Amino acid sequence: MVYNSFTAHPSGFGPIALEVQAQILAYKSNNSSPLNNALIVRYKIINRTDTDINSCYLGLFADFDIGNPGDDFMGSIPNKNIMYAYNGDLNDEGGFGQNIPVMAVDMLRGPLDTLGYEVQLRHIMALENADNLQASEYYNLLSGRFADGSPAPNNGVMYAGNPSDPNGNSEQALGNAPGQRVGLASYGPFTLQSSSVNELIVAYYYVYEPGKTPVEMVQQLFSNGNTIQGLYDNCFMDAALYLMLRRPTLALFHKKQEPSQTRGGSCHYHIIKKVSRQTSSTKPPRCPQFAFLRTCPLMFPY
Ligand SMILES: [Ca+2]
Ligand SMILES: [Ca+2]
Repeated sequence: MVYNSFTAHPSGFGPIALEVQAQILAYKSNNSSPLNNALIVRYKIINRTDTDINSCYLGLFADFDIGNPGDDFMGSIPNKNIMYAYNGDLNDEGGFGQNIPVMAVDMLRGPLDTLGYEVQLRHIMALENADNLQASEYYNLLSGRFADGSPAPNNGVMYAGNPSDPNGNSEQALGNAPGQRVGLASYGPFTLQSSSVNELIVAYYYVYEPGKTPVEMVQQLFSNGNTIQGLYDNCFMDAALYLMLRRPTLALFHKKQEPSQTRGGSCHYHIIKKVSRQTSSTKPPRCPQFAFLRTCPLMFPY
């Protein structure tokens, strides 16, 4: 799926020749794996202008709508780069009733800066509405402020507490009124170089455990976040192994990969994380953003 901004946005913002190519994947894995309830989306982002875009923020909106969209809450897990939504009460009228799933958007990998470092996720905003805004209002939201430019709580990382903690920073603990919720997770500011190609890789997944409350199911999201990020960091090798045992054709494909390629050289995210842990005295890799665009061959074969 390809979309672009070669035409003006309804907000009045002019075209900036930015192209996004989205590739959507799902895995079948062993029965207990959270991968079975996940979609992985790779957004390839191409700056097709001949100028750098300075002070760029890159963000992802998520309109969660847990069944009935009028009674939801949102939360964030900043150290796992996750935003999530859960029902704000125990009855999802007209939707799921009393067994109500929770849903997460897990930002597995962000864009790269001009030195090839991964830009860190900076803000997770929880909004009631993000429709019909002006360009400057979108920019305010992306930079961790409300649409009118006023500062958002916690430097724009909202509701980062566990809702099971009665004293935590969560909508549940604060006693907010449930309602419509839209999440916005954003990176920046950074320079999006001319002709650069970046990847934003995102997992969308849910937890549905009938008999548990939404807040109880959120606890499983915390655990699944570790699992899915770990699978991504290792090129989803457990899913590949599972498929190998069931599908001889894929096993043949897999055997062609050299161990060194599948373990380290091809897993782009892993490389970046290792680099980013080095000390500042270590020379960073000089690379155009395109040079690092190599992902796991089993994950994105095209
Ligand atoms: Ca709901
Ligand atoms: Ca309700």
